[in-house]
Amino acid sequence: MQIVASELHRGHHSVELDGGQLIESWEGPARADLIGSALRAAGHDFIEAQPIDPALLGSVHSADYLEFLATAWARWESSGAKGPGAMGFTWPVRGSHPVRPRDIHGQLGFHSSAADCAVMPGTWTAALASAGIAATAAQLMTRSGSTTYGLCRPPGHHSTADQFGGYCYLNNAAVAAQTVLNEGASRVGILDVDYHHGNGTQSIFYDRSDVLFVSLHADPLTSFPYFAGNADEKGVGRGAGFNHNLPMPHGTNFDTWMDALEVGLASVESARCDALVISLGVDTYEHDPISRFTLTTADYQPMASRIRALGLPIVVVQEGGYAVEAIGDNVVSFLSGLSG
Ligand code: SP5
Ligand code: ZN
Repeated sequence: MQIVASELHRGHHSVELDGGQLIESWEGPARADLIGSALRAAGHDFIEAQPIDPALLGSVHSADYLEFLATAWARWESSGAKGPGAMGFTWPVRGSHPVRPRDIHGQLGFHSSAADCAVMPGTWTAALASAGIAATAAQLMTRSGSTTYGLCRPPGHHSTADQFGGYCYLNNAAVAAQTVLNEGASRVGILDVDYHHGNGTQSIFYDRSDVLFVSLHADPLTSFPYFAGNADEKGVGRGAGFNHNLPMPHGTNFDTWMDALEVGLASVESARCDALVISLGVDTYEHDPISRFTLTTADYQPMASRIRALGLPIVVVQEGGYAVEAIGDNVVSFLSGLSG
């Protein structure tokens, strides 16, 4: 399989507010390095990502947000702030009518949804490269007709049109889906199998019928991102009926997970999608340090085989997965199921 990757992720390792302490994030460079070496060992072919087209990025994210992300670290430093990463400390509350603030500290709250990540010196370069990986992989898939994998880092599915959070800054899955549409598809499905609900991706396409969003994830009543991912979120306007959430409780095993997959794949089939983007998180793994499902390394292969049986062209983008000792094997297992 063609793997699209970049070295530029290494300049980004965020801090994270975890249990009230600022720690080095669970989402670190070792993740992509270990996936990369496992894929090389498994004999996959690597291709360098192309730089992302600014117009493509501007069709997924707001201009204000992109300008903010590009300049946030420099503005944070020159504000005299001493923290290791640029983070917000106050957020718009229910019932408010937020006007975008002018200074960096206000904008950090306005443009973020969570304090589990920050803007670091290398974040913009890494996030741009990650989005470029997704676009390159999607273009390669549409032009070759065969499955491709984007080794995206940082991940993207929690990023909305104008907010970072959940270790995500630019929405790589949305970039991939929009690329496939731009290449001529009428409708694209996004199947999000990460442990966490893809609230950013849902939000970007919530009122659109050209992208179907289907997500299997931990119930937001008990898991991050908490404020989206319930089963009654079905889309609005033209997007009504094109959003499908399948929340599951802590402790969910592979059998239960596969039952939910059947329901999700039925939505993909009835929407008559021309292609599929998979947001691949392997944080459903039994030993993931921040998650509570019980899937094994071996389970990722039949999971992918079942998705492959849809017969759709597929582009995979990497999302979460924090059990670094197994992350390479888990991704290799999934991709072996996609290859047949
Ligand atoms: C892309 C992705 O998988 N993002 C997930 C972001 C989750 N961030 C908040 C996690 C909070 C987990 N707290 C568990 C603490 C264990 N010590
Ligand atoms: Zn996740």
